[in-house]
Amino acid sequence: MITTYIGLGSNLGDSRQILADAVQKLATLGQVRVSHLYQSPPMGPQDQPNYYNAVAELITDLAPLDLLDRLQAFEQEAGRVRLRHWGERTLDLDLLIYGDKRIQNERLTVPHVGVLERDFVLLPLLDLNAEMQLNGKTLKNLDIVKQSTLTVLDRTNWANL
Ligand code: A4P
Ligand code: MG
Repeated sequence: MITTYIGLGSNLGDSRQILADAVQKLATLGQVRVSHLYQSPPMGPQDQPNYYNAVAELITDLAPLDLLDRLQAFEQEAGRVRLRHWGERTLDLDLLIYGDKRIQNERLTVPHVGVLERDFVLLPLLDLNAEMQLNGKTLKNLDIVKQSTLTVLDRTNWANL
């Protein structure tokens, strides 16, 4: 069994429901815990709605590319549209961390690029594991974490796990 972390994002449609449904689907792949639910201003084009963001911890025996296949199927089932790079989308599921593995191939880069630069990923990761380290860095000590102004929308039970 491998401990993985999946980033969830949505800023089109009923984002809260879309993320809650996605967590339920992740729970069919293994044992799941979820972070608080956050709202964050858009990274990238500013003329798009705020995002709902969260992270799920998934303990699974799926291999990385099999897990990616499942994540992409869940994105499609959520009626995913993706209009432009870093633009609005109904559901984005990113494989952030897969145990302590480093993966680099044409379909997957793990850890996901940008984990250390995105407060909407770092804060939810810290909800799940307050002492988490990545690339030799202790996440809770990063400036971006200390300076973050993310809004917590819901702390518990938002995904009905
Ligand atoms: N891919 C490679 N590595 C991974 C991985 N670790 N996990 C490949 C998931 N997919 C991975 O994905 C394109 C390809 O990336 C996939 O086919 C897969 O093989 P995509 O989701 O279509 O696009 P992308 O590369 O994720 O680019 P995208 O979606 O434009 O950028 P990001 O980095 O996902 O950012 N602002 C806020 N506040 N909150 C957000 O969640 N998200 C984005 C999207 C922009 N701004 C945001 C947020
Ligand atoms: Mg993505």
